[in-house]
Amino acid sequence: MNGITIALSKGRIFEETLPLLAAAGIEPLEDPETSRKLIIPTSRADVRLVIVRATDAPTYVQYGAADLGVAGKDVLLEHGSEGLYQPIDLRIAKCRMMVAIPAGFDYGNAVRQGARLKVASKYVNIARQHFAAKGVHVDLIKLYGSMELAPLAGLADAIVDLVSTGSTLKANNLIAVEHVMDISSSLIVNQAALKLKREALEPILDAIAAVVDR
Ligand code: PRT
Ligand code: MG
Repeated sequence: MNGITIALSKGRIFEETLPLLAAAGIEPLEDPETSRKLIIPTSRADVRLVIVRATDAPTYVQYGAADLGVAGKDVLLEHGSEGLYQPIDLRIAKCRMMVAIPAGFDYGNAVRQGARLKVASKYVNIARQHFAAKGVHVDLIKLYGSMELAPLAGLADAIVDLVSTGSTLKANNLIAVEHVMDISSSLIVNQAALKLKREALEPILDAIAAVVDR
């Protein structure tokens, strides 16, 4: 493909990337929420969007199937970002990675006692680093979704998950007890594409950087 391919996930990343693309003169010609198409043409004949799962965006860009993409720091840290440029923190899809526990569980005391905690998460690598840095012993249990259920069903003592409004934790009687890191999404760029398609890519990167900095 001679033009430019941009990998985006549906939902909040797509929604929040729209104004940034608009600044670069790129407008999708279809809405991925209602269209079943996975390749979406744009107002620019040389630019197309491919709609991917959020966790797959780095893979498409790494292999050059997409030149650009948008991915959360959670995804980049958990799945690796080898071979990717991350030139711009877009400051979108912001949230916090938190440790949360069921109300009534004395997390601080368990940690002080040196108890071995069972922690469920989709983000086992991030969680492992977090607890290792604090010297807390944990057994990590990998899940692929609905982390909030794990402590309620007796699978784990605590979870590591993303929190934005806090309403999901609240609805499940969970309390955030530790901040692991702030999360936002970054533009990711295929390294070879940046060299081979520099003329086409640079104006897009500049236009996006200019609106993000405003
Ligand atoms: O949903 P799906 O399984 O398809 O994939 P995904 O969850 O990886 O994608 P998506 O589109 O939901 O998230 C894409 C990116 O958005 C993530 O990689 C994060 O960087 C970022 N982001 C920002 C969030 C949130 N905020 C967020 N609140 N991703 C997920 N959540 C979830 C969270 O896991 C929890 O279940 O929302 C719930 C909590 O939200 P509150 O508002 O109740 O606190
Ligand atoms: Mg989701």
